[in-house]
Amino acid sequence: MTDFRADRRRFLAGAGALALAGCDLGGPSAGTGDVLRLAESLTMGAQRRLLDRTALAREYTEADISPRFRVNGTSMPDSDTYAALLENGFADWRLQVGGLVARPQSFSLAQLKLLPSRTQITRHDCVEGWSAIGKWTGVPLGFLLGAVGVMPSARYVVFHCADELEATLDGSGRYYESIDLVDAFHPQTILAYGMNGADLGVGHGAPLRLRIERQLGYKQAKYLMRIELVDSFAGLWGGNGGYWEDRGYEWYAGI
Ligand SMILES: Nc1nc2c(c(=O)[nH]1)N[C@H]1C(S)=C(S)[C@@H](COP(=O)(O)O)O[C@H]1N2
Ligand SMILES: [Mo]
Repeated sequence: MTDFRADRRRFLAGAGALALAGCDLGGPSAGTGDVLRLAESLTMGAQRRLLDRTALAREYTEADISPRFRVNGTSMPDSDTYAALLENGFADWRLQVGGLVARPQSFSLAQLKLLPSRTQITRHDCVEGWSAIGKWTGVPLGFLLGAVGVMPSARYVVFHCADELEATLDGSGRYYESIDLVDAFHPQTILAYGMNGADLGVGHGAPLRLRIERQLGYKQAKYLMRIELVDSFAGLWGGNGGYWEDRGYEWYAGI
């Protein structure tokens, strides 16, 4: 957590510097005082936009839960490894957490369920033009990251999934996603093992999926196997930070 705060301070300082740099282009008639005042307001604006990213997504009531929540993308990972894990109720499944962390660790489903949990009823919006409201229960990602200790050099959290959405020889069809540390520590960013009061079903990403409620559907990575803290995703698959991002979608899919 401390490292994250340092990261955020650096980000804020960077936003201030950017605002000042922008003012240098302010034109010849602007006096020094005007420039400074403009810098001040831009800094405030930049900070407000950043702070807005910690705002909560709307939460709904039990009565709002959609009777049918569509399954989209992969509905069953096509791998022997996944089939074997599913076969015995994910007792052998482990979530690996590594990369730029102080204490790499793996967690069983039973261990994750013993950690603090959060339940939230939110709306999922897919770019394909459908939405559904569901109730999700899981471990706040920020709590898990606190447990493993994020190194100061880490900037993104990468989610490696069990499924290949597109069958390829080199594995580049494997689903993956990434988010920054601001979103990683957002209170509604959870690793969900429960949906609508039951264990997460296979279609919706069993045994564990990401819920990141301020972004679109394709960021909600299903079938999580491994979480990796990185300083860049340049060397990862297509280099754009996600399966759909490598195919032209926005990395920051804010809603
Ligand atoms: N691993 C994995 N995660 C995924 C996908 C996928 O195909 N594989 N599809 C994404 C898309 S586009 C959407 S809209 C949601 C769908 O989640 P659902 O099947 O629970 O509705 O999962 C996202 N996460
Ligand atoms: Mo989607």
